[in-house]
Amino acid sequence: PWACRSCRTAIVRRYVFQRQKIASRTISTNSRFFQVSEEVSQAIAERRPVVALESTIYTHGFPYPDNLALASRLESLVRINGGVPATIAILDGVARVGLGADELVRLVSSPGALKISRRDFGFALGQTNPDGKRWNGGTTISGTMILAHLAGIRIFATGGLGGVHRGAEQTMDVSADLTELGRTPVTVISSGCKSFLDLPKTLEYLETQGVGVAAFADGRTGPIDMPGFYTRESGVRAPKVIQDEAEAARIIHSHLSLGLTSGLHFANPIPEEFSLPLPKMEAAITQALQEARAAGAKGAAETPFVLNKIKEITGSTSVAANRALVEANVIRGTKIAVELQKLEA
Ligand code: PSU
Ligand code: MN
Repeated sequence: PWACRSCRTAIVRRYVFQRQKIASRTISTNSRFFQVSEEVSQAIAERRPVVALESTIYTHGFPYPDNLALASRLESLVRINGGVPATIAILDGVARVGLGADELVRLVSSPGALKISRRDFGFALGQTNPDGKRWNGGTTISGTMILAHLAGIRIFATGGLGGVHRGAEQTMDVSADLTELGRTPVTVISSGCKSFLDLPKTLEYLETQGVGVAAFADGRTGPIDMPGFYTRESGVRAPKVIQDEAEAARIIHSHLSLGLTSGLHFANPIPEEFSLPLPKMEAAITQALQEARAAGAKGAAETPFVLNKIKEITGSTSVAANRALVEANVIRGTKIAVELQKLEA
């Protein structure tokens, strides 16, 4: 179908030009709508390893003041391991990358905070709350990836990825995290999906979206499962396996070198001493899903509802497990960012 060699060259040139234009389209990092903190801007400019952290886990996951303790702890873990943390959220109607200590307190203690994924930004920034004040909001993985990418951050560590929900063939409930991974070149390090989601369908969906998915071997040999959040095994084989952070960085570097615009998901199994017995979790999840259905918790409300129920049913062991795995992921993510920086130097 190509007319001739020179047309073809012209078409390719035009395409490359367009892509460069898009890549270099910069949005101001200090506007009414989007602000990157001084520390994070500087770290990015100096090509230091920056790690994005999400905030739905604070506004819709852990209760106050546990969420504050976790937020501070995660930031220090990034620093201890040689990185710069960038906690991402909406504060007073502004999309923020990097929060000060006082701002972090305000975010995690604000009662009516929104849950922000891609679809929500215009509303969170453009509308006011019932008191006429600007909104605060926790960004989900989807929302956090968008702002991280706008700021120039490539690594993002968190707890659990959203997924294809059980029964999605009826409800079509598929987390916006998955489509975001398909369109935004950020690497998400998490402990995989909780098993209230449909793990095989989630992997299929990520494959369709062009998302590279792998699990860390973490000392194991032979075939490796995708981790199942609270459990190291899930019964679902990981599409790829990664041995260590340096290898993870080589994969990211190669992926980005081709200018691919999709993301990567590297799953890190929960530390062994915190992993919970699978049958106990399955029972809790079945009960949580039944209660969600009875309460009519659907759409964006479903995940927070189910997470909360699981917490109620399993008590403090699951909370301790959740905290331990996020911490492990943040350490792993920071080490990857440090390795990636060496490759880019
Ligand atoms: N899964 C967890 N913990 C979480 C979430 C998911 O085990 O905190 C949060 C994350 O912020 C994720 C969001 O991006 O829920 C997905 O929500 P939904 O399923 O509505 O897309
Ligand atoms: Mn959903």
